[in-house]
Amino acid sequence: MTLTPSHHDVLVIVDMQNDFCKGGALPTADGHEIVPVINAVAGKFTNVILTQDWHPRGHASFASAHSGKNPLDTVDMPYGTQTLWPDHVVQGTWGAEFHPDLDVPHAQLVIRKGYNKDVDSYSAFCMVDGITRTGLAGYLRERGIERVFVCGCAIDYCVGGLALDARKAGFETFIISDASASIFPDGSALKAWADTQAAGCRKISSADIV
Ligand code: VGL
Ligand code: ZN
Repeated sequence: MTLTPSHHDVLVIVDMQNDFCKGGALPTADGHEIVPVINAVAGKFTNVILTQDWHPRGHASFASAHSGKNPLDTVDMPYGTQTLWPDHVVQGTWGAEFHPDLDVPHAQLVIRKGYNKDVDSYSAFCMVDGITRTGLAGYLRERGIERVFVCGCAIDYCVGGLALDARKAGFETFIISDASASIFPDGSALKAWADTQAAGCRKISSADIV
């Protein structure tokens, strides 16, 4: 497959933040290894967007906010079952900053999510309540975007969630496998690959983009 980015394409680099990489609070297995791949891919796109998971202290997705709960336990929230995480990407901290080796000075937009204390947000289109939207779909439409290329952290959650919402919003959607990292490579990541492909997202390699 050969794909050549045009001004109708956007690369969305999801949550390439210290906490999702080696040494961070909620590390993916391979987050630090994909940074050079992402930098190389980003050089081929004029339109690049960064997403940034951006939680206030005491966020409802943190196990520490629920007495007696540990990371990976679940709680029932008004919007459904919430998996609990270690405290991560707290606003203004080192863990919330982009990985220092990420080199995308031409990125046009940084879209933050997860800033509402009571509701989590994996996809940068919409909170997990399925109702509260960020405006990203409208932004992409106004910019004349037709195809969305997705990479970053983590396939199991924020990359997969964003790809599914991009498809739902009518964009042709590609996930760059060697530019994406997983929290649980042998678990939830496999389900995310299956779900996104069933929804019509295409799994590609960075070598397909020329
Ligand atoms: C993410 C879990 C919690 C992600 C963010 O970026 O995939 N996963 N918050
Ligand atoms: Zn988060």
